[in-house]
Amino acid sequence: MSFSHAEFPAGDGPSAIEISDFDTNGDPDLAVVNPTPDDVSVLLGGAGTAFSGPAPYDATSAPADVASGDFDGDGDPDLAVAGANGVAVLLGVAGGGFSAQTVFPAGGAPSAIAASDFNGDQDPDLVVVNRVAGAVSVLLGSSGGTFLQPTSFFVAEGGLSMSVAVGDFDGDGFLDLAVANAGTDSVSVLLGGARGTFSQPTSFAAGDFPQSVAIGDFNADGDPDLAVANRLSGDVSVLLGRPEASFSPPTNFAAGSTPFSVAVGDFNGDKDADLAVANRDVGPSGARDTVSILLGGLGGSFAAPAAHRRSSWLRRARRPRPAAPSPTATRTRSPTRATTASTGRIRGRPTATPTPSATPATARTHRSARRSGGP
Ligand SMILES: [Ca+2]
Ligand SMILES: [Ca+2]
Ligand SMILES: [Ca+2]
Ligand SMILES: [Ca+2]
Repeated sequence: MSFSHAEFPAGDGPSAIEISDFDTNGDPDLAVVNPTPDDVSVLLGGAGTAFSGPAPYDATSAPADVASGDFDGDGDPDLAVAGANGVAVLLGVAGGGFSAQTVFPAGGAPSAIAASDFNGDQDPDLVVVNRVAGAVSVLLGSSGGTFLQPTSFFVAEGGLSMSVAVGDFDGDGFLDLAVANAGTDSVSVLLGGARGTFSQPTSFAAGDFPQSVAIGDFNADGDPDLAVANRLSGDVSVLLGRPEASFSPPTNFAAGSTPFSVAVGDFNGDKDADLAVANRDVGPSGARDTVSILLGGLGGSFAAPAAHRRSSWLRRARRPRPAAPSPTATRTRSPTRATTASTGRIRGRPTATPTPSATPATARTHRSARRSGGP
């Protein structure tokens, strides 16, 4: 198995990415968050593997993460960007453009965001991770792409919470949350209830400084499992799901030197869920910007990673070569519809898509099970 490599400009300091079909032409498009100029850049996918743009849109202050969904129900995907001032909502218009932002309060220090319909009223809702508070804020969607005041749910004292994934861990039809806590080396599970409320958290051990969490059914038993990228231990913890929403102790698999993000997909088409891990070059330590691919095997085990070099800073600014093949994602989903994956209770992103699909190198998979339909 190998991956080809093409690059496209994406604004300044891209730090998070979301895939959707913003112009509804059937080709997956990209939205990339840029913290330095406070914007979100949209790259529209065209014929073949090319992307146009980037088209920048103002998006709150110090944007950290982006989610998409059809918040106003007009059929055009919209964007929600979590940043220092709250959540900036940009409503999509025909052709892949976006309205000016409307900012909604979302608690302090948002570090991650996901969109799903938590209360089952068909309006997409938002969950925002509040990093310093060790909490999540839930913003229930209302008419016209507006959101109600946030409700805060406790996650972990001193949690330094970084990332959230959405799935139904106990199979009761209500969406649940898994939150990676870098401060407590744990992942917290909050079970969803009616009306978009969440239980007190249950914590499970992960590795050193968990930065990102994603959901997949790695041992194919129908119970959602967790993959946690550990920034300081350079590995991925896999926690196998058990009935009643408990999880096994972590089994750790080596990744790159400083994993920042983990995504789930079936990259070699064998129907076993695989992992892609983005490893960030954090300075003169000799570490490299790479993506590690860990191919899933029997019982939720993973093969040793294959490393794929990422770009250097110089190459990042280079214009794309027209003839170059691209790591284009081969599947996206309409944010207006719930997606039923082949893995039973896991819904949303293609955690076990049988086609060889891949999200781009920096995909953030705390959104791996994000979806927008009713439970
Ligand atoms: Ca819309
Ligand atoms: Ca809702
Ligand atoms: Ca549930
Ligand atoms: Ca499982």
